[in-house]
Amino acid sequence: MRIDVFSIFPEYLAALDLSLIGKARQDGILDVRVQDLRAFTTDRHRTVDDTPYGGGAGMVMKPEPWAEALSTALSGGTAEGESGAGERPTLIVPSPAGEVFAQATAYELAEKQQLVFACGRYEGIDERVLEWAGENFDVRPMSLGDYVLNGGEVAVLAMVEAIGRLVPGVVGNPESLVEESHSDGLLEYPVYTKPSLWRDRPIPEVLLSGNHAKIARFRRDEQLRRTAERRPDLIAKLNPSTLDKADRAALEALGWTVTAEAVLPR
Ligand code: 6GU
Repeated sequence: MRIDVFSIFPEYLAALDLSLIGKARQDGILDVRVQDLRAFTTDRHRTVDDTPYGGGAGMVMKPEPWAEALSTALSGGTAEGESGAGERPTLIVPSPAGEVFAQATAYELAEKQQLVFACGRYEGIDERVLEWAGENFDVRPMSLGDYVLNGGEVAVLAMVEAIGRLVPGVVGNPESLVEESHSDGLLEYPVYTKPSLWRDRPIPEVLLSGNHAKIARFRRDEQLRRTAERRPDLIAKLNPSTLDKADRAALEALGWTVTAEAVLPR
């Protein structure tokens, strides 16, 4: 997968040299290209922003450097060939005004040949850049959630990690991707390691039983309990057809009603 990132603070993206993503780059699985947006300016001051038409606080990113930068992402080849073998690259524009990025988004984007990230700063990028880019890219304004960051860089680090780890070969043991939070719409169960008794705190006894069916049931009940406690919005989104008899009993005990159509608070 090819990933292009444009930012006026390319140093922010240095973390992509580290850990799993850095290893995947070394191994040639991820082709990550970070570029300084100011390299695409033509004036002496390397200007990337200007005042907003219509007035108001802050500055807006000028369209010209963005057009030059994004045009370079349309050439240079991908693993699939020089022209990217036909698939339009996806242009992700981090913004608190975007669609919320979720695990399902990460799975969807992990299938793409090329992702391009346009990091905005200030009040954002001139809207015409997004319209113009729509001629050559699938444009996706994306938010991490309902809070405001100063720019897109931190959001890009989060999204590239969430997407990159789903690309085949990036995570050594793909089994570890199966049982994790959000993969089945529930939060992960709690985990424990040695010693079995630590500062007067034992681990749940069932984990020492060797009874794998009982352990699986315990973990599933813990997932349901935690999710009901911390993220009731996720419980309300569960599809009843994915719930077995024991799941239904656990949810009833947690104050939910499971009908054929939905899971509802009682
Ligand atoms: Cl993707 N960008 C910015 N600037 N702020 C955010 C965000 C993104 N997601 C949440 N807040």
